[in-house]
Amino acid sequence: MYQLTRNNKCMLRVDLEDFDRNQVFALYSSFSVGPESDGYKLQVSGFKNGGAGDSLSRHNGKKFSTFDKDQDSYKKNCAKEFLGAFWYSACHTTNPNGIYLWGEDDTYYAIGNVWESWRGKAVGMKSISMKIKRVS
Ligand SMILES: [Ca+2]
Repeated sequence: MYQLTRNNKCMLRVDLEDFDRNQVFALYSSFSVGPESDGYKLQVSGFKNGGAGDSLSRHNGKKFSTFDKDQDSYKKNCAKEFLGAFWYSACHTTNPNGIYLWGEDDTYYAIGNVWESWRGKAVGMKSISMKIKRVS
């Protein structure tokens, strides 16, 4: 992903669908991922709303955290706290690699594949897809 987005200016489109067949999206005019040596840092900017609201800009500039590599700014490991892997800060407003909740489930706080600015932190999406496109 680093090589891909280093060599090409890319935009990002995030498509979301819930279990009531609603579909929304968020666009970001600029997207790139940094090198492994810098923790695969996320660069995302230029939000345009397609109904989803912006749940990703707060993750801008963050490194990628996993179960076995805590690179977030939270005192604990966000990946373990929220059962995912992402460019966490402390910790997230979206968690696309979180647990597939099959809709709303607030048993455990914010562990699902949620997008907060649309359906909050307890409603798992039917699908979340992130697509990049070369723009120049
Ligand atoms: Ca941490």
